[in-house]
Amino acid sequence: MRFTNHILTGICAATGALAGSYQPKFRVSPIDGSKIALPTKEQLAWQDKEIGVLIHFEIATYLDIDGCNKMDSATALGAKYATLVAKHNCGFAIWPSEVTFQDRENQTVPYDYTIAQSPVRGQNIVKSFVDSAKKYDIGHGFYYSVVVNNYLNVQDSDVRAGTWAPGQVNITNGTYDQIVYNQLSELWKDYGSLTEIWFDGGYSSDQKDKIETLLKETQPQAVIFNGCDTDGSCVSANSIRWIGTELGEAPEENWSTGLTNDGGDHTSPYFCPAECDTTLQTDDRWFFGVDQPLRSLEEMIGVYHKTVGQNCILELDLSPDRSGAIPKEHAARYRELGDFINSCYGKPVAGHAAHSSNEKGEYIIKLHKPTNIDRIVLMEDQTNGQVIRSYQVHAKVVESQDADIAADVPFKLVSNGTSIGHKKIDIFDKAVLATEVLVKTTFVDTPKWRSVSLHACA
Ligand SMILES: *[C@@H]1O[C@H](CO)[C@@H](O)[C@H](O)[C@H]1NC(C)=O
Ligand SMILES: *[C@@H]1O[C@H](CO)[C@@H](O)[C@H](O)[C@H]1NC(C)=O
Ligand SMILES: *[C@@H]1O[C@H](CO)[C@@H](O)[C@H](O)[C@H]1NC(C)=O
Ligand SMILES: *[C@@H]1O[C@H](CO)[C@@H](O)[C@H](O)[C@H]1NC(C)=O
Ligand SMILES: CC(=O)N[C@H]1CO[C@H](CO)[C@@H](O)[C@@H]1O
Repeated sequence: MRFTNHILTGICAATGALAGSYQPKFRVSPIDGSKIALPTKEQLAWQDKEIGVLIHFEIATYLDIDGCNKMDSATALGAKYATLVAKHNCGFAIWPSEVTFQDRENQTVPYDYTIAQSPVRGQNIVKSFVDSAKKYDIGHGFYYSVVVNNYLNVQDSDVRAGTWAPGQVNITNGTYDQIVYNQLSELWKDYGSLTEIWFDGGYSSDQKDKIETLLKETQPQAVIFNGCDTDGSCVSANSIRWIGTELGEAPEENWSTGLTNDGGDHTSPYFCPAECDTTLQTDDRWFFGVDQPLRSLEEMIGVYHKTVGQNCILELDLSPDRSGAIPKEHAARYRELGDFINSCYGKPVAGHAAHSSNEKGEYIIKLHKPTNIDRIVLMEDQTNGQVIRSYQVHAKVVESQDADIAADVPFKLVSNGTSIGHKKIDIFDKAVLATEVLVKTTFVDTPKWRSVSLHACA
């Protein structure tokens, strides 16, 4: 069981479908007349979470303990939401779905490939997960693949005509779409308010309208992964996009806007920020693999900087083992990463500093004594859209702690870039002793800073 769909098509196959009821919201730049895409409050609240987890725990697992009930690893990592794979491509449902459908003989038959037909009948992993997320006060959501279902012989949203393997059920395309709709209804109506809904590989044009309506009725606040096609037809205004790889890297230049599965597009009228999903296990392994090595702490710190540090929300895989628990080594690595983030970014460098921003889009930090810094964290207030188009970080660099901070030292460029958006972290080539930092910008409207902070972690 591997994620293949969003490699295949990060966006859905709805090409040619009429653009839906969601028109992009934007305003016009008072400076150059360009379009500035406007976010929904749900999209901003989601970007604010910065880190989530995607939990893969399914049919290969036979529970004899009350597993999958703890979110310790997610919280130790600092994740603010967890999305559970409720049905992967096998078609197996980890909740006792009560959906029935008509077979080719027009008999009503149950969808009998669920936890209720397994040795752990009586349990409902989806419900345990939701209860647990609530207890730990983190958002919850579901992944349900609508484009593949091996049990029903479905690939790319179509029931394949021709050959059926033993155990596969013979249905029509129309019946398949109805089953998807009914199972999504169960997941979206019975388990509270969802933070995120994951469409791996999108959804088909035949499914789109019903999904859009059901979302509006049941989960209007959820952010929708792969919610838009590149032609601009979306199932929700709260859509988010895939970054285009499963490595845990965003391009250096990565905008909160645009519909393509890459660094996006600052000229797009669609606010549609990116999510970077990746694994802790090596080899792009999502489900627990026996003896599968883990990526090192150093590599995961790099992942943090290339995702959260490049305006992408990090969604890290959590893979419970066959007992339903997070293996000890995995738990330790999530905690180490969470600890690193806290210790490096928890609070800016000590010492007093005076801050100011101005109409020129600058941000100035005057330090009261020469201070060692090796990185800067920049955050834009995107309430009225992402408006900064480039920035340059300059510092007054001195040689010693005893340097006179009043002395006239020239500014020196220490880092620069284009997109900031929710967050940009720049690690300098080397640490410097600074007395003042000046961030300059170019923009399509006067920027509002959410925060600028200096750190020393090396
Ligand atoms: C099943 O119902 C459909 C629609 O009512 C009908 O066209 C079809 O002939 C029926 N099939 C069988 C095997 O009875
Ligand atoms: C489902 O639809 C696809 C695309 O139209 C078609 O190729 C396929 O044969 C259909 N499947 C069945 C079982 O009719
Ligand atoms: C599936 O149903 C169709 C339509 O009744 C039939 O033509 C086909 O032979 C069936 N396939 C199998 C493997 O039963
Ligand atoms: C960043 O600095 C380099 C070196 O001075 C320059 O070539 C590049 O154009 C700058 N980029 C931005 C976005 O400021
Ligand atoms: C690597 C990558 O996808 N970069 C993109 C970043 O965003 C700009 C749009 O402003 C694209 O042109 C780049 O291709």
